[in-house]
Amino acid sequence: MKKGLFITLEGGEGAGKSTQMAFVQQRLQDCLQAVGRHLQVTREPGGTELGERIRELLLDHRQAVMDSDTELLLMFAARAQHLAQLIRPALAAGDWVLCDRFTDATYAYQGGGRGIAMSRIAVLENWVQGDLRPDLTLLLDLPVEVGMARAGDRGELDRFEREQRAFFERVRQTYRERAAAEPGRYHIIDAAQGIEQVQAQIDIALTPLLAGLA
Ligand code: Z5A
Repeated sequence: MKKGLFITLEGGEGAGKSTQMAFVQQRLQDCLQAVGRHLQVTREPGGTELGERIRELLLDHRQAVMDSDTELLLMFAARAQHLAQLIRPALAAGDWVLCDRFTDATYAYQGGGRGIAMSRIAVLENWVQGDLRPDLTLLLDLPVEVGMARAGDRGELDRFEREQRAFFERVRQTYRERAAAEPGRYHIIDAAQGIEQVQAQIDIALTPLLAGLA
């Protein structure tokens, strides 16, 4: 039975997720510690030893011929392990879980990006997760060209980062459609702004949750 809170961070290429994960983690940890509660920080694909091995396969740019269905099933294989080993036990213990990407990324990348039918993804979502969904999803949203310019400064690109602009436009569009369909769960952050302005928006999104702790 779920007692903790499940928060996810999502965004397209170069949105600044890694940069902002540290900020969200610090903000949550400070408040949770004050009331004697714990935060688990994790990521997808990955989060467990097995999941991290699956992640290596998924991101390895030498796996250029990976079939889209294989990619989708590996995402959910890693997720099933993550839920069983980390997320569900943590939530059941009353911990909060902060996860860098979750199933919204599957809809955006495998659905929007690769073109797999959303209904097929929904079947896997229901199978693997049951009724478990994030309580809050922070979507770092920015124009694709801005994100690609930021990410372009990175070293060797992984299998996803090698995709073309049209792929990332579909990813962004899918995220935005999902956010519009579920405004109660999603909070859209304008990630094109400077780091401090992005943090200020995140703060506003977290405030109602943190107020509930007092
Ligand atoms: N994937 C999938 O396909 N299906 C799924 O179900 C799941 C995942 C779960 C790995 O994810 C890949 O898995 C991902 C989707 C796929 N592929 N892609 N692309 P990941 O989350 O590990 O990888 P990532 O998307 O590359 O995230 P990242 O490492 O957090 O990168 P980022 O969002 O680009 O963030 P960043 O490194 O913090 O920022 C990039 C640069 O911009 C950096 O130099 C920063 O200093 C700079 N930056 C950040 N914020 C700002 C602002 N506000 N202004 C100016 N500059 C900034």
